[in-house]
Amino acid sequence: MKPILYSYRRCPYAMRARMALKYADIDIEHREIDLRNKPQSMLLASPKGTVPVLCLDGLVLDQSVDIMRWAIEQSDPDNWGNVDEVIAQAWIERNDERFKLLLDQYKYPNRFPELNQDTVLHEALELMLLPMEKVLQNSQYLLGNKMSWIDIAIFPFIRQFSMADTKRFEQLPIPETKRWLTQHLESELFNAVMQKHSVWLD
Ligand SMILES: N[C@@H](CCC(=O)N[C@@H](CS)C(=O)NCC(=O)O)C(=O)O
Repeated sequence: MKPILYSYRRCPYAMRARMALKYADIDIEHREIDLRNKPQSMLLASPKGTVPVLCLDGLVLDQSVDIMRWAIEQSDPDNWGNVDEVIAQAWIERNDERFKLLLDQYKYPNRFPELNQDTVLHEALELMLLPMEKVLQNSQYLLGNKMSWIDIAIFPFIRQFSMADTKRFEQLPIPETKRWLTQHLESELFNAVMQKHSVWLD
């Protein structure tokens, strides 16, 4: 049986999983979902109801980082997995926990009427964008001069942040982060995983 991936095109967690699976050249059955009408087969496999979900023979992976790690274990042609685990984990935690919250606050201001947008932007800069900029001033990628799975794991979130207010993003003093973002946006890998699929019905 081919691995089945339940996915949602614009979800940054699903994007990182799709990129890792594509990189590892894993042939999957792609099941695009409608987040408001999740297929029963997906909920049976993973009742928590988030994408991505990867169903393997006798194993379900329903955390995007686990899917990335699994893909790289299968095949890692450019050594994406050869990283300092402690530093890698620190970037993932910073991104998936605190930055994701700020990203939601920045992207959906009407859901957080009590928050000031300038403060949210300032916090996002301090937490993520400026530390990234500092690293990217000294190396081409987040963990050195070679791309790793951490760049791929974080890129979809920075993309989403940049798209929430493109004019404002252009004005931010983070040239190296913009260079890094553009490189990923223009990559064959990213564009390959952004092709459109019709919604899967059980
Ligand atoms: N920790 C999960 C988070 C995944 C997640 O939150 N995905 C969102 C879409 S971007 C989702 O499926 N949300 C459920 C919903 O909106 O109903 C992972 O890394 O895979």
